[in-house]
Amino acid sequence: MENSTTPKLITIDRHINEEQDLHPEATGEFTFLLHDFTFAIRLIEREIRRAGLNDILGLTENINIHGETVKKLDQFAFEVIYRAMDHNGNLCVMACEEANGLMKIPEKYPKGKYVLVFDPLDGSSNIDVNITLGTIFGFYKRLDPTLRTDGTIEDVLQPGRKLVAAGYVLYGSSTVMVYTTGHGVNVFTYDPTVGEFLLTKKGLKMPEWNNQYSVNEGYYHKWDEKFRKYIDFIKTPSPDKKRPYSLRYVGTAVADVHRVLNYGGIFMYPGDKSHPQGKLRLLYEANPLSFVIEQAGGRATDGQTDILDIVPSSIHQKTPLFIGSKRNVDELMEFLNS
Ligand code: P6P
Repeated sequence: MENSTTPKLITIDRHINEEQDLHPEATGEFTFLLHDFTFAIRLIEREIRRAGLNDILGLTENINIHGETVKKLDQFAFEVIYRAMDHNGNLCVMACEEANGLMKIPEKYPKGKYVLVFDPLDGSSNIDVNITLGTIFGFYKRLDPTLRTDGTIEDVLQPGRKLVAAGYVLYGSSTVMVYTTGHGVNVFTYDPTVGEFLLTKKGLKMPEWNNQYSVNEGYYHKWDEKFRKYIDFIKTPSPDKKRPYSLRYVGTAVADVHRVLNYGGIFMYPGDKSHPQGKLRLLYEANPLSFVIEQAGGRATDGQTDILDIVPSSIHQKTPLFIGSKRNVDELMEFLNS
């Protein structure tokens, strides 16, 4: 179905202002929040485009909470977002992949009523080979919006259904920001010559189905039997030519999910014998991606529960993720529930 592209030239700042009418209670704070966030993204975008030109590639001595070596670009993205967002007085706390616990707002700055969760740079294993990277983000309102104190772990561990805005940035052949405030999905493409994100798709709706699937087949023998049966099924030729499905896998979740958002199909990162909860993080990866996909008419589940209904119990908890076109996810669920 043709998505409506907009003939008007609208920057993301102008769009955020216009969307503010959809959130009467968001008295400008929300606009400032997204404005500051997109400023951080512009700085990250510039650094990523230069990454091949300076010594930013390679490894830092830092190791993050998951025991993964943090590459300099990860560190840069993490620090830029934190420093761009810590003083505007609209956040009470942050949480992200690169920080062990809650990221407090410095004492000297006022606290606001929003919470930011983010993965500063998704796909870091692809940094050194110039393959697409992403940033994933979600904003919650704190549980008691009248408070002006530090946010708490309860303010952070909210189900994805409670997100007030979420989305991702894809640093690909061009840089796009895809986000939603619960009123449809909008896509902005970055024009580096003017330093602006311009609205390129409004109210994006994803295809109901497509014969493309995205999963790391290398783990086939570690998957449970029902999931293997589904994978075998979609690879078996059918008389109506709808099967076999085509496999597409970048290894950066944001890139794989963005392709599914636009073309349809399904992205999957299941649990397996050695990692029953899979690899992707619920709070700052699965939830924001699922919020976008659901807003575009798709579906996201952990194989039993809709991702957005899972109540997080810890900041870095993992979840199996099956996300994509509604009919593709429904087809998978028939096998998982068989
Ligand atoms: P695997 C990137 O490191 C990441 O966290 C996601 O962006 C991506 O979907 C996944 O890991 C890829 O993991 O096990 O297939 O290499």
